[in-house]
Amino acid sequence: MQSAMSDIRNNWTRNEILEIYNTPLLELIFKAASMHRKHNTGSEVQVSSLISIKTGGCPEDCGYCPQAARYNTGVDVHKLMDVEQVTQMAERAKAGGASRVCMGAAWREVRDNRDFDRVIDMVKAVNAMDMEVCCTLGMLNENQAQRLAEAGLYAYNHNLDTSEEKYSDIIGTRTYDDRLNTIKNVRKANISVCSGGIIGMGESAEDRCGMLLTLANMAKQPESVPINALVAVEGTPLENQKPVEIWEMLRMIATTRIVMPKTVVRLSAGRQQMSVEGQALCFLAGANSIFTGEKLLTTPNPEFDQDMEMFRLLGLTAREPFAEGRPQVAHAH
Ligand code: SAM
Ligand code: DTB
Ligand code: SF4
Repeated sequence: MQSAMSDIRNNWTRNEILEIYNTPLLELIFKAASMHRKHNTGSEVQVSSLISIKTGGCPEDCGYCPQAARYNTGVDVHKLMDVEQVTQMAERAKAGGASRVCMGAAWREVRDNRDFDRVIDMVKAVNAMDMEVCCTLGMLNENQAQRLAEAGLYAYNHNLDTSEEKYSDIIGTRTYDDRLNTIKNVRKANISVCSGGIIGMGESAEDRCGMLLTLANMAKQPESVPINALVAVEGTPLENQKPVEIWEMLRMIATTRIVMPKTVVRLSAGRQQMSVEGQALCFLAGANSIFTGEKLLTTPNPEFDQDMEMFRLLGLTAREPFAEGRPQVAHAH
């Protein structure tokens, strides 16, 4: 077996990744499971909980998203929550076994206004509860990233969603470079990067591997990579996509694990439709994080108790908050 250091590479080619993706399935799972156990504790899973702090009415046109204002999806539009409501929900998530709270807002980008000031207060409040705080608020500039870091933000989620080639088929209101630029701003502020994508939008295996190529070849690989199966929501342009098969999810998780050995690979949207057996194979193939709690942002998800029961059954344990250490924030002057 190769040395641990040489497993982490930033010079992958798309063909190399495709070759991994197309490996006979059980061999692929075996290789990914071995890579996972070489670099991580195989029985440990990081547990996050999502809070939709601002729901719906988004000006963007992301073809998969029930929160885009232009599609009729019947989502309950809601302005920015109060800090208190968020801390109450975070308490519940903590009691349910989550080590991280991820606050999502249906914004195109962050604006320097009172709403952002309130998000900063939310970050401070949840951080004070000794939980890792993550936000996903759309595009950010350098200064906004720095403000979030100073408030104690642990991670920022900003997905590439698919390959650069496929991107404009799914989203027309921003570019791949816009996405990469925000990720760069997050890195500069020393915030942990969470970036992944969605499968099941009609993309090819080449597109899936193209997205992984961009993520794996970053100067520093993202600390976490969420892999979502499309939740096809009525009213969105992708409403008629056929459900992702478990075998595709497994290939994607396993390939992600092999090309990013130390990254937290999150089995994200789509678990509601998966069996426990299917999820068990995903954990074997290197998935080591989930979102738990009855809702993702707007769609259903397994509840805390159900997931803790699954953990017991499979012999998995939930990772403690700040297992990687609590970052020291350098204050800008
Ligand atoms: N508005 C911000 C943005 O787009 O970055 C943050 C929230 S947005 C809902 C976060 C991510 O959720 C998207 O990048 C996408 O990957 C995922 N997502 C949204 N709708 C989804 C769906 N129907 N199925 C699977 N994933 C979805
Ligand atoms: C991510 O990759 N998946 C989460 C989180 N990051 C923000 C969101 C999934 C949303 C699924 C559709 C919904 O519930 O609205
Ligand atoms: Fe808006 Fe984010 Fe949904 Fe796109 S994915 S429509 S930016 S909330």
